Amino acid sequence: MASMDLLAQKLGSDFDALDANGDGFLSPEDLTQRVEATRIALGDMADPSKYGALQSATMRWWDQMSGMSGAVPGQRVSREEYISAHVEADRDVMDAVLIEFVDALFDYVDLDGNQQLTAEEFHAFASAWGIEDPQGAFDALDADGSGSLTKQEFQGFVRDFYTSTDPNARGNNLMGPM
Ligand SMILES: [Ca+2]
Ligand SMILES: [Ca+2]
Repeated sequence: MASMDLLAQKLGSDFDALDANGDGFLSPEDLTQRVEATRIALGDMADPSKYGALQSATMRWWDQMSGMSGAVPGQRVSREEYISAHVEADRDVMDAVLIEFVDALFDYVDLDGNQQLTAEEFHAFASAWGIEDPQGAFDALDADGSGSLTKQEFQGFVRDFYTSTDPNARGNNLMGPM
């Protein structure tokens, strides 16, 4: 079914971006590395008091996702398992931890705390999370050309990216223009 192919394609590209050490498996270390890279990308500009929330929300998402993936508990997750974790997931449960995670990420990257990401703030996030064409992704997401993405828009993009089988969903472009 073509629409499931789209979802698998998005999740596969997400997996490849998240697999920081490129060994073909996701492990907590890959995510720790992305979180750490976010801290380094933002440097002194970020609010250090939000870092702990980002770390714990990331690990809660990891625990939930890896628990649903069929991988041995506590073990690394293969590309195939990552895709099936999302496709087979209990949407409500997955949604809750995923949104908690991206909210924490959004809050950390939203340097001026105005609940909107500028292209510059988005770029810092993108460089840390393995997005190859951050400007292309930003332009595709910022369809109204306002120059920023609100927190609510960002949550919608994440839901689109991880669940939508609609080829025209804007959030499909979260990890780079499709
Ligand atoms: Ca890895
Ligand atoms: Ca902002």
